[in-house]
Amino acid sequence: MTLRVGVIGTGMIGQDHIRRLTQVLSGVRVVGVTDIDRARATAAAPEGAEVFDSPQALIRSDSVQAVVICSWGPAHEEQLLECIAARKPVFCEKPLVTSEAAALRVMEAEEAHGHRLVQVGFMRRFDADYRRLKAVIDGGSLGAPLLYHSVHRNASVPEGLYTSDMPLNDTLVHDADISRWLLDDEITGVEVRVPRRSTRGKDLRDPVVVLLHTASGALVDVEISVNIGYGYDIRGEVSCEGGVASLPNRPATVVSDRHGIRQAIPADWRERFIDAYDQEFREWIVAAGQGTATGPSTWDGYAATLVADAALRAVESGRLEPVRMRAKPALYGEPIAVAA
Ligand code: NAD
Ligand code: ISE
Repeated sequence: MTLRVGVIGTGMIGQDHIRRLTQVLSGVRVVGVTDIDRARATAAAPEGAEVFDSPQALIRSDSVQAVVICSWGPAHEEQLLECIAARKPVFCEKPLVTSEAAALRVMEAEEAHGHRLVQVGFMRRFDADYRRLKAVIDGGSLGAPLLYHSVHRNASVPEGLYTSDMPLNDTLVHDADISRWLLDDEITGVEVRVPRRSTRGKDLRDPVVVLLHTASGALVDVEISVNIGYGYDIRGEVSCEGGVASLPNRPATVVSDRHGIRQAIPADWRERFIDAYDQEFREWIVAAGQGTATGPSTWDGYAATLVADAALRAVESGRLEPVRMRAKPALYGEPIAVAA
């Protein structure tokens, strides 16, 4: 059976997801698109797809079975609530939403519906290198994880599009989510340190160092740089009681010439995580075809939102800011066991 999908938001990642849904993956067809910029939606619409006047019209249409949300974060809540009201499975790009109150409203609506409908776009969980890293930690041969070092460097961000909070409210959510998933732990507190500002960083607070405290007592340090210039550089290393496990460098052709021996670095997230995005949609298509969702959930989106909120408080206060989560609804599985 072919899943009939509508895409909301046809900017950078919306176009990339439309490409994979139409040219790479099977069992799926993009039947509708919409964007507040109608010309952009029209240009991005695959042949035969309808251009809808609004997200609401797309979500409510009988021709659309499942929805992909690629609009800006602040627009996600309304669109998610509309999808849940229409009982349609929905893939929502990160961040799930941009405030704790909004995350709770989405969670309550999904709980009232009675089963999962939402998958959040935390694509790192579908990346083969991260999956192998998690398998090593879960295997237990290295003992308990004590520290996780996460490096998240972007070559650049579009000028004028983001505020100074962007590294903390847009980028950090990936590191928060992958830390919770890799360590099977919840984040309980956040500290932020701001070094000398990069002259490349324009008006952004860039770089930043974030320290995440977890329920088990493990610590995560995160470097976020959003204007590093040389490429998109994602690294991760877990120090455990009995050894260290790291993400490998990306395999790339080794070039030797008069400048030395070197390997290319991905230009941006599209290139680095191309296979991970394909895989997250493969899994989404299967679940959505059955009217449900698997993978990163509303609960995970809520957790990442709380970390971003705490980071924004921490950068102002200079202190450790607590993260306090509500009790985990049964819909999202077992709560993570915390050592006494
Ligand atoms: P973008 O600005 O290139 O595109 C966003 C599009 O959404 C624009 O065309 C805009 O007109 C449209 N839009 C905004 N509000 C809308 C609304 N209310 N209704 C309809 N259309 C609306 O941004 P982008 O880089 O494509 O990012 C989109 C989302 O994807 C963001 O939430 C971002 O954080 C996320 N993202 C995720 C990844 C990832 O690695 N998972 C990478 C990039 C972006
Ligand atoms: C972007 O929105 C993403 O989600 C990318 O994965 C991330 O690396 C980048 O910092 C964000 O701006």
